[in-house]
Amino acid sequence: MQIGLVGLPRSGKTTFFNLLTGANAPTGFAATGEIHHGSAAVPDSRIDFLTGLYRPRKTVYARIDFEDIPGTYPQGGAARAARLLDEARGADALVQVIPAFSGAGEKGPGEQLSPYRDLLDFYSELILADLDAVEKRLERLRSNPKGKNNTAARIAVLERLRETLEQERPAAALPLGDDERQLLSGQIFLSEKPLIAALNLDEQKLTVHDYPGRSRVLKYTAERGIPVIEICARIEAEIGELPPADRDAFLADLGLEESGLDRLARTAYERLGLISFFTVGPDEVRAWTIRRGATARQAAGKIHSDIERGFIRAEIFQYAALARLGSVARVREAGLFRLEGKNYPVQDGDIIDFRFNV
Ligand SMILES: Nc1nc2c(ncn2[C@@H]2O[C@H](COP(=O)(O)OP(=O)(O)O)[C@@H](O)[C@H]2O)c(=O)[nH]1
Ligand SMILES: [Mg+2]
Repeated sequence: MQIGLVGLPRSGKTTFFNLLTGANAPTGFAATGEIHHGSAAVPDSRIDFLTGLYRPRKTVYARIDFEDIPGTYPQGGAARAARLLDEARGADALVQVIPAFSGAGEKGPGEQLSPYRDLLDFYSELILADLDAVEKRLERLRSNPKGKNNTAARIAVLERLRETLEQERPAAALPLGDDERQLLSGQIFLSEKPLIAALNLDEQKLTVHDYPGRSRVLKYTAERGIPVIEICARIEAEIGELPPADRDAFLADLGLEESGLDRLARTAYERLGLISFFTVGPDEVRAWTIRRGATARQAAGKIHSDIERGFIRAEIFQYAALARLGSVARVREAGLFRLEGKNYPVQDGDIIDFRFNV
Protein backbone atom coordinates (compact mmCIF):
# COMPACT_ATOMS: atom_id res chain seq x y z
CA MET A 1 0.00 0.00 0.00
CA GLN A 2 1.26 3.45 -0.81
CA ILE A 3 0.07 6.61 0.91
CA GLY A 4 0.82 10.12 -0.29
CA LEU A 5 1.15 12.87 2.32
CA VAL A 6 -0.12 16.10 0.81
CA GLY A 7 -1.21 19.57 1.89
CA LEU A 8 -0.03 23.14 2.30
CA PRO A 9 3.61 23.99 2.97
CA ARG A 10 4.50 24.02 6.69
CA SER A 11 1.48 21.95 7.64
CA GLY A 12 3.71 19.34 9.26
CA LYS A 13 3.87 16.76 6.46
CA THR A 14 7.56 16.06 6.79
CA THR A 15 7.37 16.05 10.59
CA PHE A 16 4.57 13.47 10.29
CA PHE A 17 6.52 11.55 7.64
CA ASN A 18 9.52 11.35 9.97
CA LEU A 19 7.27 10.14 12.77
CA LEU A 20 5.73 7.45 10.57
CA THR A 21 8.89 6.15 8.93
CA GLY A 22 11.62 6.96 11.45
CA ALA A 23 13.31 9.09 8.78
CA ASN A 24 15.13 12.29 9.54
CA ALA A 25 14.11 14.47 6.60
CA PRO A 26 14.59 18.24 7.00
CA THR A 27 11.54 20.17 8.26
CA GLY A 28 10.55 23.81 8.57
CA PHE A 29 12.91 26.33 7.05
CA ALA A 30 15.54 23.62 6.53
CA ALA A 31 13.25 21.85 4.04
CA THR A 32 14.52 21.59 0.48
CA GLY A 33 11.28 20.97 -1.37
CA GLU A 34 12.27 17.43 -2.23
CA ILE A 35 9.92 14.46 -2.26
CA HIS A 36 10.74 11.90 0.43
CA HIS A 37 10.05 8.19 0.25
CA GLY A 38 9.95 5.84 3.20
CA SER A 39 8.09 2.91 4.63
CA ALA A 40 6.82 1.64 7.95
CA ALA A 41 5.89 -1.72 9.41
CA VAL A 42 2.18 -1.77 10.24
CA PRO A 43 1.96 -2.21 14.02
CA ASP A 44 -0.06 -5.33 14.85
CA SER A 45 -0.19 -6.75 18.37
CA ARG A 46 -1.43 -10.02 16.88
CA ILE A 47 1.87 -10.45 15.05
CA ASP A 48 3.72 -9.69 18.30
CA PHE A 49 1.70 -12.39 20.08
CA LEU A 50 2.29 -14.93 17.29
CA THR A 51 6.01 -14.17 17.33
CA GLY A 52 6.08 -14.86 21.07
CA LEU A 53 4.29 -18.15 20.54
CA TYR A 54 6.12 -19.53 17.49
CA ARG A 55 9.53 -17.95 18.07
CA PRO A 56 10.16 -17.89 14.31
CA ARG A 57 13.51 -17.11 12.71
CA LYS A 58 11.85 -14.16 11.03
CA THR A 59 8.84 -11.91 11.65
CA VAL A 60 7.40 -9.92 8.77
CA TYR A 61 4.87 -7.16 9.41
CA ALA A 62 2.72 -5.69 6.66
CA ARG A 63 4.25 -2.47 5.33
CA ILE A 64 2.97 0.87 4.16
CA ASP A 65 5.03 3.00 1.78
CA PHE A 66 4.84 6.73 2.37
CA GLU A 67 5.54 9.55 0.00
CA ASP A 68 5.99 13.04 1.45
CA ILE A 69 5.05 15.45 -1.30
CA PRO A 70 5.90 19.13 -0.74
CA GLY A 71 2.97 21.52 -1.04
CA THR A 72 2.56 24.94 -2.56
CA TYR A 73 0.53 27.93 -1.52
CA PRO A 74 -2.30 28.71 -3.90
CA GLN A 75 -0.38 31.81 -4.98
CA GLY A 76 2.57 29.55 -5.91
CA GLY A 77 0.91 28.86 -9.22
CA ALA A 78 -1.52 26.18 -10.40
CA ALA A 79 1.02 24.61 -12.74
CA ARG A 80 3.54 23.88 -10.00
CA ALA A 81 0.79 22.59 -7.71
CA ALA A 82 -0.48 20.28 -10.43
CA ARG A 83 3.03 19.00 -11.15
CA LEU A 84 3.59 18.18 -7.49
CA LEU A 85 0.18 16.55 -7.21
CA ASP A 86 1.10 14.44 -10.22
CA GLU A 87 3.49 12.67 -7.88
CA ALA A 88 0.51 11.45 -5.91
CA ARG A 89 -1.11 9.67 -8.85
CA GLY A 90 0.48 6.33 -7.92
CA ALA A 91 -0.77 6.43 -4.34
CA ASP A 92 -3.61 4.20 -3.10
CA ALA A 93 -4.75 6.89 -0.68
CA LEU A 94 -3.95 10.50 0.10
CA VAL A 95 -3.53 11.95 3.55
CA GLN A 96 -4.08 15.68 3.68
CA VAL A 97 -2.11 17.09 6.59
CA ILE A 98 -4.00 20.14 7.83
CA PRO A 99 -2.24 22.64 10.08
CA ALA A 100 -4.24 23.33 13.23
CA PHE A 101 -1.41 24.18 15.62
CA SER A 102 -0.72 27.68 16.84
CA GLY A 103 2.19 29.26 15.02
CA ALA A 104 0.95 27.66 11.81
CA GLY A 105 -0.90 30.93 11.22
CA GLU A 106 1.86 32.65 9.24
CA LYS A 107 1.14 30.69 6.11
CA GLY A 108 0.57 33.06 3.29
CA PRO A 109 0.75 36.82 3.76
CA GLY A 110 -2.00 37.91 6.11
CA GLU A 111 -3.68 34.52 6.36
CA GLN A 112 -5.30 33.09 9.45
CA LEU A 113 -5.29 29.51 10.63
CA SER A 114 -8.36 27.84 9.14
CA PRO A 115 -8.41 24.06 8.93
CA TYR A 116 -11.87 24.14 7.36
CA ARG A 117 -10.81 26.42 4.53
CA ASP A 118 -7.65 24.38 3.96
CA LEU A 119 -9.78 21.27 3.63
CA LEU A 120 -12.06 22.94 1.08
CA ASP A 121 -9.19 24.50 -0.84
CA PHE A 122 -7.37 21.24 -1.13
CA TYR A 123 -10.45 19.37 -2.30
CA SER A 124 -10.89 21.99 -5.05
CA GLU A 125 -7.21 21.72 -5.90
CA LEU A 126 -7.60 17.98 -6.52
CA ILE A 127 -10.61 18.62 -8.73
CA LEU A 128 -8.78 21.37 -10.66
CA ALA A 129 -5.72 19.18 -11.20
CA ASP A 130 -8.03 16.48 -12.61
CA LEU A 131 -9.83 18.98 -14.79
CA ASP A 132 -6.47 20.08 -16.13
CA ALA A 133 -5.51 16.46 -16.89
CA VAL A 134 -8.85 15.78 -18.60
CA GLU A 135 -8.59 18.90 -20.75
CA LYS A 136 -5.07 18.04 -21.84
CA ARG A 137 -6.21 14.58 -22.90
CA LEU A 138 -9.17 15.98 -24.78
CA GLU A 139 -6.90 18.40 -26.58
CA ARG A 140 -4.52 15.63 -27.60
CA LEU A 141 -7.34 13.42 -28.87
CA ARG A 142 -8.89 16.22 -30.87
CA SER A 143 -5.65 17.35 -32.45
CA ASN A 144 -4.87 13.79 -33.54
CA PRO A 145 -8.24 12.09 -34.07
CA LYS A 146 -6.74 9.15 -36.00
CA GLY A 147 -4.08 8.44 -33.39
CA LYS A 148 -6.02 5.90 -31.36
CA ASN A 149 -8.95 3.52 -31.65
CA ASN A 150 -12.35 4.54 -30.31
CA THR A 151 -11.51 8.22 -30.34
CA ALA A 152 -15.18 9.26 -30.28
CA ALA A 153 -15.93 7.00 -27.30
CA ARG A 154 -12.84 8.24 -25.47
CA ILE A 155 -13.89 11.82 -26.02
CA ALA A 156 -17.40 11.06 -24.77
CA VAL A 157 -16.13 9.65 -21.43
CA LEU A 158 -13.74 12.54 -20.97
CA GLU A 159 -16.51 15.03 -21.71
CA ARG A 160 -18.66 13.49 -18.98
CA LEU A 161 -15.76 13.67 -16.57
CA ARG A 162 -15.12 17.27 -17.49
CA GLU A 163 -18.75 18.15 -16.83
CA THR A 164 -18.61 16.53 -13.39
CA LEU A 165 -15.37 18.29 -12.47
CA GLU A 166 -16.61 21.63 -13.78
CA GLN A 167 -19.51 21.36 -11.34
CA GLU A 168 -16.83 21.07 -8.65
CA ARG A 169 -17.75 17.49 -8.03
CA PRO A 170 -14.97 14.91 -7.61
CA ALA A 171 -14.28 12.25 -10.24
CA ALA A 172 -15.45 9.74 -7.61
CA ALA A 173 -18.99 11.13 -8.12
CA LEU A 174 -19.03 9.70 -11.66
CA PRO A 175 -18.79 5.93 -11.37
CA LEU A 176 -17.14 4.51 -14.49
CA GLY A 177 -17.65 1.03 -15.87
CA ASP A 178 -14.77 -1.28 -16.72
CA ASP A 179 -14.97 -0.56 -20.45
CA GLU A 180 -14.98 3.18 -19.79
CA ARG A 181 -11.91 2.75 -17.61
CA GLN A 182 -10.28 0.91 -20.41
CA LEU A 183 -11.01 3.79 -22.75
CA LEU A 184 -9.11 6.00 -20.30
CA SER A 185 -6.26 3.47 -20.30
CA GLY A 186 -6.96 2.82 -16.62
CA GLN A 187 -6.08 6.38 -15.55
CA ILE A 188 -7.03 7.03 -11.94
CA PHE A 189 -7.92 10.58 -11.00
CA LEU A 190 -6.80 12.33 -7.86
CA SER A 191 -10.31 13.29 -6.82
CA GLU A 192 -11.39 9.67 -6.79
CA LYS A 193 -8.62 8.50 -4.51
CA PRO A 194 -9.56 7.76 -0.92
CA LEU A 195 -8.71 10.82 1.15
CA ILE A 196 -7.96 10.94 4.87
CA ALA A 197 -7.75 14.23 6.75
CA ALA A 198 -5.02 14.45 9.39
CA LEU A 199 -5.49 17.46 11.65
CA ASN A 200 -2.13 18.46 13.04
CA LEU A 201 -2.94 19.85 16.48
CA ASP A 202 -1.23 21.60 19.35
CA GLU A 203 -0.28 19.45 22.28
CA GLN A 204 -2.90 21.13 24.49
CA LYS A 205 -5.59 20.90 21.83
CA LEU A 206 -4.93 17.21 21.28
CA THR A 207 -5.85 16.55 24.89
CA VAL A 208 -9.08 18.50 24.61
CA HIS A 209 -9.75 17.54 20.97
CA ASP A 210 -10.33 21.07 19.79
CA TYR A 211 -9.21 23.43 17.04
CA PRO A 212 -10.75 26.37 15.15
CA GLY A 213 -13.73 25.30 13.05
CA ARG A 214 -13.77 21.72 14.31
CA SER A 215 -17.51 21.19 14.00
CA ARG A 216 -17.53 22.43 10.39
CA VAL A 217 -14.58 20.18 9.55
CA LEU A 218 -16.34 17.17 11.06
CA LYS A 219 -19.60 17.90 9.26
CA TYR A 220 -17.91 18.40 5.88
CA THR A 221 -15.80 15.25 6.16
CA ALA A 222 -18.68 13.12 7.44
CA GLU A 223 -20.82 14.14 4.46
CA ARG A 224 -18.08 13.07 2.07
CA GLY A 225 -16.94 9.90 3.81
CA ILE A 226 -13.52 11.37 4.59
CA PRO A 227 -12.09 9.82 7.77
CA VAL A 228 -10.42 12.26 10.16
CA ILE A 229 -7.52 11.59 12.47
CA GLU A 230 -5.98 13.97 14.96
CA ILE A 231 -2.22 14.06 15.30
CA CYS A 232 0.34 16.19 17.02
CA ALA A 233 3.22 15.52 14.71
CA ARG A 234 5.93 17.44 16.52
CA ILE A 235 5.30 16.11 20.00
CA GLU A 236 4.64 12.61 18.77
CA ALA A 237 7.89 12.69 16.81
CA GLU A 238 9.71 13.73 19.99
CA ILE A 239 8.05 10.91 21.93
CA GLY A 240 9.15 8.51 19.20
CA GLU A 241 12.75 9.29 20.07
CA LEU A 242 12.32 8.19 23.69
CA PRO A 243 13.28 4.69 24.84
CA PRO A 244 10.32 2.38 24.04
CA ALA A 245 9.61 1.78 27.73
CA ASP A 246 8.89 5.49 28.32
CA ARG A 247 6.75 6.14 25.24
CA ASP A 248 3.44 4.75 26.45
CA ALA A 249 3.34 6.96 29.52
CA PHE A 250 3.93 10.08 27.43
CA LEU A 251 1.34 9.08 24.84
CA ALA A 252 -1.16 8.40 27.63
CA ASP A 253 -0.46 11.91 28.99
CA LEU A 254 -1.60 13.27 25.62
CA GLY A 255 -4.73 11.14 25.81
CA LEU A 256 -3.42 8.78 23.14
CA GLU A 257 -3.56 5.02 23.40
CA GLU A 258 -2.06 4.44 20.00
CA SER A 259 0.84 5.99 18.11
CA GLY A 260 0.23 8.19 15.06
CA LEU A 261 1.26 5.29 12.86
CA ASP A 262 -1.22 2.96 14.60
CA ARG A 263 -4.07 5.41 14.08
CA LEU A 264 -3.23 6.16 10.47
CA ALA A 265 -2.70 2.49 9.56
CA ARG A 266 -6.00 1.45 11.13
CA THR A 267 -7.86 4.28 9.43
CA ALA A 268 -6.29 3.55 6.04
CA TYR A 269 -7.11 -0.18 6.27
CA GLU A 270 -10.71 0.65 7.11
CA ARG A 271 -11.07 3.28 4.41
CA LEU A 272 -9.49 1.07 1.75
CA GLY A 273 -11.38 -2.05 2.85
CA LEU A 274 -8.22 -3.99 3.66
CA ILE A 275 -7.79 -6.88 6.08
CA SER A 276 -4.87 -8.99 7.30
CA PHE A 277 -4.36 -12.72 7.33
CA PHE A 278 -1.38 -14.51 8.80
CA THR A 279 0.95 -17.36 7.97
CA VAL A 280 2.85 -18.94 10.87
CA GLY A 281 5.60 -21.47 11.47
CA PRO A 282 9.11 -21.92 12.84
CA ASP A 283 10.63 -20.12 9.85
CA GLU A 284 8.38 -17.13 9.62
CA VAL A 285 5.40 -15.38 11.15
CA ARG A 286 3.99 -13.00 8.62
CA ALA A 287 1.09 -10.61 8.03
CA TRP A 288 -0.43 -10.29 4.57
CA THR A 289 -2.74 -7.54 3.38
CA ILE A 290 -5.72 -8.26 1.10
CA ARG A 291 -9.00 -6.65 0.17
CA ARG A 292 -11.99 -7.55 2.31
CA GLY A 293 -13.95 -10.20 0.41
CA ALA A 294 -10.91 -11.72 -1.31
CA THR A 295 -11.14 -15.49 -1.65
CA ALA A 296 -8.77 -18.08 -0.22
CA ARG A 297 -7.36 -18.62 -3.69
CA GLN A 298 -6.71 -14.90 -4.20
CA ALA A 299 -5.05 -14.79 -0.78
CA ALA A 300 -2.82 -17.67 -1.87
CA GLY A 301 -1.85 -15.67 -4.93
CA LYS A 302 -0.64 -12.89 -2.68
CA ILE A 303 2.02 -15.29 -1.37
CA HIS A 304 2.98 -16.94 -4.66
CA SER A 305 1.35 -17.50 -8.02
CA ASP A 306 2.27 -21.23 -7.77
CA ILE A 307 0.18 -21.56 -4.61
CA GLU A 308 -2.73 -19.85 -6.34
CA ARG A 309 -2.45 -22.07 -9.42
CA GLY A 310 -1.98 -25.32 -7.52
CA PHE A 311 -4.47 -24.44 -4.77
CA ILE A 312 -6.10 -27.50 -3.18
CA ARG A 313 -7.53 -26.15 0.07
CA ALA A 314 -6.76 -23.93 3.01
CA GLU A 315 -6.47 -25.05 6.60
CA ILE A 316 -7.65 -22.15 8.72
CA PHE A 317 -8.14 -21.11 12.32
CA GLN A 318 -8.84 -17.70 13.79
CA TYR A 319 -6.25 -15.66 15.60
CA ALA A 320 -8.83 -14.81 18.26
CA ALA A 321 -9.30 -18.51 19.09
CA LEU A 322 -5.55 -18.98 19.45
CA ALA A 323 -5.19 -15.91 21.65
CA ARG A 324 -8.06 -17.11 23.84
CA LEU A 325 -7.01 -20.76 24.14
CA GLY A 326 -3.26 -20.19 24.22
CA SER A 327 -2.04 -23.04 22.02
CA VAL A 328 -2.59 -24.53 18.59
CA ALA A 329 -3.23 -27.95 20.19
CA ARG A 330 -6.14 -26.54 22.20
CA VAL A 331 -7.56 -24.81 19.14
CA ARG A 332 -7.48 -28.17 17.37
CA GLU A 333 -9.05 -29.99 20.35
CA ALA A 334 -11.83 -27.43 20.42
CA GLY A 335 -12.60 -28.33 16.81
CA LEU A 336 -11.81 -24.81 15.58
CA PHE A 337 -9.60 -25.86 12.65
CA ARG A 338 -11.46 -25.66 9.36
CA LEU A 339 -10.78 -26.79 5.84
CA GLU A 340 -11.94 -24.29 3.25
CA GLY A 341 -12.10 -24.33 -0.52
CA LYS A 342 -10.90 -21.79 -3.03
CA ASN A 343 -13.99 -19.55 -2.84
CA TYR A 344 -13.93 -19.08 0.93
CA PRO A 345 -13.91 -15.33 1.71
CA VAL A 346 -10.89 -14.78 3.96
CA GLN A 347 -11.64 -13.08 7.29
CA ASP A 348 -9.50 -10.56 9.12
CA GLY A 349 -7.28 -12.48 11.54
CA ASP A 350 -7.42 -15.85 9.76
CA ILE A 351 -4.28 -17.92 10.23
CA ILE A 352 -3.91 -19.92 7.05
CA ASP A 353 -1.93 -22.92 5.89
CA PHE A 354 -2.36 -23.39 2.14
CA ARG A 355 -2.29 -26.90 0.64
CA PHE A 356 -1.26 -26.91 -2.99
CA ASN A 357 0.60 -28.89 -5.58
CA VAL A 358 2.70 -27.61 -8.44
N1 LIG B 1 3.68 23.41 17.35
C1 LIG B 1 3.74 22.48 16.39
N2 LIG B 1 4.56 22.67 15.37
C2 LIG B 1 4.62 21.74 14.41
C3 LIG B 1 3.83 20.56 14.45
N3 LIG B 1 4.09 19.83 13.36
C4 LIG B 1 5.01 20.52 12.65
N4 LIG B 1 5.33 21.67 13.28
C5 LIG B 1 6.32 22.67 12.83
O1 LIG B 1 5.86 23.28 11.65
C6 LIG B 1 6.95 23.54 10.78
C7 LIG B 1 6.69 22.91 9.41
O2 LIG B 1 6.72 21.50 9.53
P1 LIG B 1 7.13 20.57 8.29
O3 LIG B 1 7.01 19.16 8.77
O4 LIG B 1 8.43 20.97 7.71
O5 LIG B 1 5.94 20.92 7.29
P2 LIG B 1 5.78 20.56 5.73
O6 LIG B 1 6.20 21.76 4.97
O7 LIG B 1 4.31 20.30 5.57
O8 LIG B 1 6.61 19.36 5.44
C8 LIG B 1 8.20 22.97 11.45
O9 LIG B 1 8.88 24.01 12.06
C9 LIG B 1 7.62 22.00 12.46
O10 LIG B 1 8.48 21.84 13.56
C10 LIG B 1 2.97 20.38 15.59
O11 LIG B 1 2.27 19.37 15.73
N5 LIG B 1 2.95 21.37 16.52
MG1 LIG C 1 8.15 19.15 4.01
